Amino acid sequence: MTPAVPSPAIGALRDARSIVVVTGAGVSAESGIPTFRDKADPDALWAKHDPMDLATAEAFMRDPALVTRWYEWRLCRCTACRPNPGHVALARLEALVTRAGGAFTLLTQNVDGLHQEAGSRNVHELHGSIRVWRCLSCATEHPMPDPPFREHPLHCPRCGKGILRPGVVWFGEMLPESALVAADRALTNCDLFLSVGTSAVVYPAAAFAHGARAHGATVIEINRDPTPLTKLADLSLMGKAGEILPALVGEAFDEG
Ligand code: BJW
Repeated sequence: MTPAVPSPAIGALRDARSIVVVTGAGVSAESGIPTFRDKADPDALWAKHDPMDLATAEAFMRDPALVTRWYEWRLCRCTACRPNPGHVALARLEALVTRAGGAFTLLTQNVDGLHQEAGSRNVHELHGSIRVWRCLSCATEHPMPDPPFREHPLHCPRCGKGILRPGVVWFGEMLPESALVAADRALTNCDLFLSVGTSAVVYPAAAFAHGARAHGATVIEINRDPTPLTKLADLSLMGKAGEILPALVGEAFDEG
């Protein structure tokens, strides 16, 4: 059944000239990729593992084989999964808005590459990509072949000396400069901000809604559950991103 979308959200989408969307793991959940902190999901990554054992540079240096195997498993999952209707609706929204002369920026915390696969173009990966790995010695970046890996950890095929780490952003690490610059520019100019499928607890992405609001943007949250952003948002649409996003974009732009 198509979810009912409140008319103020439809109007905000229709009238927007510059849209910024921040996405999190919830947008890929319906593709079969586990979230990190979803309390309702027994497979949530941080329900089963301590992030300090797997998602820090210290953890990688302590046990590179373990961390490589964990990201190999995740990469395997990502390559087996396809974009869902939520990803597709965001790609469609971008095409509609830019065709009408507007601006659209997608800031994703996800490392799975599913937005790009769905056809989104102006995507900035705040937490990097699981599909590109980097040599700790010579810094060369390598697109990862499909698992299984031939060794754990992987050695750099270019210099042969260094080991490869996943091209993701771990706790305590800086986000890619280009993504931060793009985020800053887009947030200053947007009139509509959408937060989709993120628990809104990891910074700096968690602060983006506040920045957009301070510049006068309408803030809409789409999430299955309440988050710290819910009370601040102008509108909160509770439900699955893969159902709400297509309904919202359809109601705003389809004839009849
Ligand atoms: C659905 C759904 C459906 C389910 N439909 N919804 C300021 C204040 C406090 C702390 C800090 C701060 N600034 C920096 C920090 C430290 C830290 C931080 O934020 N810590 C907090 C946890 C307190 N931040 C950093 O270290 C960042 N670096 C940085 O800021 O550098 C400068 C600096 C460094 C040091 C000190 C100070 C400044 C880097 C953060 C990197 C995060 N990395 C990870 C791992 C990436 C690699 C990997 O994939 O393994 O990124 S952690 C993990 O959390 C991952 C995610 O991208 C990120 C966000 O999670 P997300 O996407 O929100 O997922 P969930 O699972 O939390 O939520 C899913 C949501 O979807 C839920 O709400 C569900 O209900 C919902 N949902 N199904 C719609 N179908």
